[in-house]
Amino acid sequence: MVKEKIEWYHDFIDRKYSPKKDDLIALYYFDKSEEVSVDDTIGRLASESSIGTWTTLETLDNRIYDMRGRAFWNDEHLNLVKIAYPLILWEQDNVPQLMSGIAGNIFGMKAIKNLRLIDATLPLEYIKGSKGPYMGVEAIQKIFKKKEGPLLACVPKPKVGLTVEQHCEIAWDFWSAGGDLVKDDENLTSQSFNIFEKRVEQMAKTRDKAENETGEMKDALINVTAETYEMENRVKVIHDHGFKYFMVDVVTTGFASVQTLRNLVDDLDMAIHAHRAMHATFTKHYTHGISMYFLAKLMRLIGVDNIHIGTVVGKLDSPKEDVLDMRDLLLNQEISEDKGRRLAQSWGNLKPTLPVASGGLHPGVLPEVLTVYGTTDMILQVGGGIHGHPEGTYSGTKATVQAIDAWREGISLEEKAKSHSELQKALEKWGYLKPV
Ligand code: CAP
Ligand code: MG
Repeated sequence: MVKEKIEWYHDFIDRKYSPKKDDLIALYYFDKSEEVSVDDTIGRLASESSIGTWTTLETLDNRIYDMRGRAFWNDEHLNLVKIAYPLILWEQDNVPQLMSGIAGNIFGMKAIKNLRLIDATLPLEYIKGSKGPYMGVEAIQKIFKKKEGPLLACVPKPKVGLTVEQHCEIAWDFWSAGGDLVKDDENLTSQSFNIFEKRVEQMAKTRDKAENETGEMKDALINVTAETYEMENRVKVIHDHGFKYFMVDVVTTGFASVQTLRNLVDDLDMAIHAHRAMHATFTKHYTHGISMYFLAKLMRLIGVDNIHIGTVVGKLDSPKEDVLDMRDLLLNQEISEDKGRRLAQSWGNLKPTLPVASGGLHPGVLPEVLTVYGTTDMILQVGGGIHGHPEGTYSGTKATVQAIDAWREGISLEEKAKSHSELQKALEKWGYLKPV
C-alpha cells in the first residue's frame, strides 16, 4: 500500500516566485526548533499564516491552492524569510484580520522557537481601503495656528492620584507658561479621585482661561481608554467641550477599537493621540514578537495623528536607528528597503503621523532629542522633567521652552541659562542626565 502524503508544507516555498505588485509581503526573523529544517520552518510559516493546516486536505481545489502564501526568499545566516501573500487573502481596512494571519497561529507553532514579524509591505491596493490620519502633521497649523513645531506636551505627575482640581492647577501652570498640550497619563481614565467627566469639564474651563490669558491655542490629550462603547461616549464628551484632540492607549484597547475611534473623527473634526503602553511586551526583544516599527506602520494606516516612538536619550528603551526609521516611516510617503530592518513602503495619499518623543525628558536633553529627530514635525512630551523642577510646574515649563528656544537659536543651554534662571535651575538639578 502506498502511504498517502500527510503534509504539504514545502508547497508553500517557491524561490522562483517573483511577487506581484499587489502582493502583501511580510519579513520575519525566526529561530527554528532542532527537529525541523529551515525549509520545514519557512513552509510552516507561509502555510499557517495563509490557507494551510498541519495536513493535506481533500477540500482543497486549484482556486484556493493559488491563494497560498509563498516563502520566496530567505537568508540562512540571518534567519530571515520573506513571504508573499496574494491580496485576495486580506480584507481591506480590517487590521485585526491582517494580524490574525501574519501574526497569528504561526507564533505558537512547536517547530518555531522564536519568531519576529519585522515588517510587511502593504500594497497600495490594500492601503486604498484605509483612512490614515485625519490631520497628522497638519494639527500644528490647524489646531495651534503655529508655523512649525515642535509642539510641547506635558503629563501631570504623579501619574495617577491627582484630583481634578490638582490636575487642572498643573494644567494652568503649564499652559500659562507656554505649553501646548496637557496629556493624561496612560493609566489615568476615570478613577474615583479623578472622574473623567469632571476632569473634561474643568480642563475646558482652564483651557479657555489660558487661551484668553496667553492669546495662544491650547489643547489636551485626555485619555478615553475604556470599553469601546464607553470610549465613543468619552470622545463625544471631549468634543462637546471644544477639544480638538483625544488620547487612547492603542495597544491595550486593540486595533479594532482604534479603528472604531478613527471612524468617529471625520465628523468630529478631531485628532487622535496614540499612547503605546504595553507595546514592549512584544516589541522589546529583537528575536521574538512584533517590531515597534510595524506597530507604528499599522497605526499610521488606521489613522492616528500622533504616536510615541521614543527619545533615544530618555528612560525607556529606544535605540536611535529604530527611532529614526520610525520617524521616516511616519513622516515620509515613500520608504525604501533596508535589508533585515524594513521593507519598501508607499503610502499613497495617506497623511503623515506626528512622532512623539517622551519618557524621561528634561531641559538638559531636549537639544539632543531635537537634533536626533532632525525635524520640527514632532511633539516633545515632558512630565517629570517639568514637575520635578525645583520651583514647580510653571518654572519647569519655562525652563523647557527656554531649552527648545536655545536649540532653535543655535546656542548652548549654558549660554541661554545665563539670562534665564528657570533653565539655570533645571540644569543645576539634572544637568545632562540620561535617566536609566
Ligand atoms: C512619560 C510618560 C509616558 C512615556 C511613554 C510615562 O513621563 O508619561 O507615558 O513616555 O513611553 O508615564 O512614563 P515622563 P513611550 O516625561 O515623566 O518620563 O513614549 O516610550 O511610549
Ligand atoms: Mg505616561
